[in-house]
Amino acid sequence: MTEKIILDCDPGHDDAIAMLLAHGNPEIELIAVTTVAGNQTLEKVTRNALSVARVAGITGIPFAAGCSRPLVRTVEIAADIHGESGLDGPALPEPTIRLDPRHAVDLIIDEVMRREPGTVTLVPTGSLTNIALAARKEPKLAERVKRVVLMGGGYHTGNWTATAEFNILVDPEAAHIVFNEPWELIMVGLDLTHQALATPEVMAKVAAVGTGPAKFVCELIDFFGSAYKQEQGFDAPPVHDPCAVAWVIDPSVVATRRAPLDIELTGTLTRGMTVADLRGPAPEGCRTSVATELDHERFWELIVDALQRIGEVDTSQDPS
Ligand SMILES: [Ca+2]
Repeated sequence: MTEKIILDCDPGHDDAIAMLLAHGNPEIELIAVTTVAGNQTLEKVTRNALSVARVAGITGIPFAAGCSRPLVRTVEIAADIHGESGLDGPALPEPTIRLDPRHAVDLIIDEVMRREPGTVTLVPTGSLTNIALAARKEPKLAERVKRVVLMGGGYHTGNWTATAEFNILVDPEAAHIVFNEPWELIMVGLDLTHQALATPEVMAKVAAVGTGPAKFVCELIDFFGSAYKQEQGFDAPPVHDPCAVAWVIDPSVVATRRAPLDIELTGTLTRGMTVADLRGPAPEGCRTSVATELDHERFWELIVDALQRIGEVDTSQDPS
């Protein structure tokens, strides 16, 4: 049985690699890709998602654009890390697949509600605006999805502020909704993703795959690595978003611990903080977990394996 996922993303260098991993891994059935404003404007991240689909040879599934701004706050983008396009570095091909006419919120609801209960996992790797609105528009969504495995937050550090991670900080109200719905939620936060470093050793393995999609990943990491070094002082960049997909593929690659979680909305220094209660064992019925420890070697093996399975992709045909 493959795991059906909807990737709700804001590509974004690491979102693009999450798409490639989800597409190339045989344990995952990517059933839809939806976009949300975040790393760049909605228009840019949506175009990027479609370009990545062409690079990776993803066809036959719906792509839909979602919310262009957070529920309450004004738009905040991450051009320092992801560039003006949101996906600076590689040449981005013209998309060949057409966007689904539905809003991402409706697409998420449709794709979950028309399937058997407990068969679709939501994997948000951007801000949580679409997921929050979907949960509000369709109150049965929380009982129908299998679980939510998201990249965001962190229980001991932030990246956009001292205590808040970007995806949560840009729309904390949406995160508050998503973290308090009665579904199982795995928070793959900075504590985990800062272990997913694209070191020269692992990038040599990616490059050795030798295909167009592998070269695309190398070019993404070249730009992303330079930006991360300059902006955040990392020697090798943390490749956040594929970590959430990796948990769905094989939870032994991403160790987790159950803990109550909530989102700080009103703190003067801590707005957007994901507050984890790590005092002792989690109470009975706790549905939230935090990711703690990454098997770095296995994680990168999954990325390389996905690229090998994707193989060479013909991107020569003109967009129709
Ligand atoms: Ca992202």
